[in-house]
Amino acid sequence: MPSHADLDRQIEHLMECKPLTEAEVKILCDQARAILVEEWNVQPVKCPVTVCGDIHGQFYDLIELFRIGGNAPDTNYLFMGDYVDRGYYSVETVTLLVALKVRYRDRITILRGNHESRQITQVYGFYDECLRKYGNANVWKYFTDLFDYLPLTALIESQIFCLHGGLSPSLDTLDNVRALDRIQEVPHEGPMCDLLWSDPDDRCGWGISPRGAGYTFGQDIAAQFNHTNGLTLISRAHQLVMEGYNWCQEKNVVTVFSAPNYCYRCGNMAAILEIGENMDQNFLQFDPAPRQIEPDTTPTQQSAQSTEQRVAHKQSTGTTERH
Ligand SMILES: [Mn+2]
Repeated sequence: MPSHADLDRQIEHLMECKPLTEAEVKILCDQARAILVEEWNVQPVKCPVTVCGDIHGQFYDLIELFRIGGNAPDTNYLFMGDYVDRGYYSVETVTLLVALKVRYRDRITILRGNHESRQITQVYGFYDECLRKYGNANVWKYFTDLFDYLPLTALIESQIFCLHGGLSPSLDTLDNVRALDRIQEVPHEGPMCDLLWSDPDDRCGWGISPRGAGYTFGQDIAAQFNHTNGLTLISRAHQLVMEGYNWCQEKNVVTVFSAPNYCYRCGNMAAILEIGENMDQNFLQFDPAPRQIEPDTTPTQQSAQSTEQRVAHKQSTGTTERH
């Protein structure tokens, strides 16, 4: 088994956006599975912790996230899924997060998103990226087999319920969530699917989701769920929000999205949510990292210019706004 020193070296390597070897990934995923199988569908998490939304393979923006929020393990992190697909660096992104989980299991929590799925990753990029970077699908198989073990939700200090998508008409209580058999591919329907796919909505009650999976749920549903389970807040990701975070449903629900300029073209800010020692809440917003667009290209005049604009923006408004 690799020692802490081996893992530390791998993490250092990964922080430079260099992938591990196929053999190293296999060992890492075996170790991670042994840790995740011991975790719960509703994984308890203590404060202080910093809650993050979608990353989607935007590796340099994840490094920016750590620069803004603090490095692991100095900062405790809870990631709410969607590490892979869309961006150019799903392999490096998910490998780094899993390596941090193995190295610091009590300081980082990684939940499952709807993209942590065999079927979805074959459509949206992770599968192709594994083939391109390793020449075969083994690494894709190691990771997607591991994804079956990721916890579905987390619960911060018995108060803040964190998950990727949202609520399910089949799940009234946290005990209902705890009773699910999660060690499987994300089903096309049913309660486990809903937790990873659902979205809050302005309309009351349950609605048909335009995504074709999960449901929309109204403020009445979220308020009832929070009341029934003694919760103060549902924290979730899954939806692009232009400011990086968005309160809705009379502050029963908050969306956190941590992929700035999503897909390298949406123009959105990213955010993370710091939950402090006394459960105080503080959002940190951030812009894309300076290095962007095509992998392995030297900086062009255009990217140099966007860096300047970013610095100017930082000076005028403050990149890291506190609210
Ligand atoms: Mn999602």
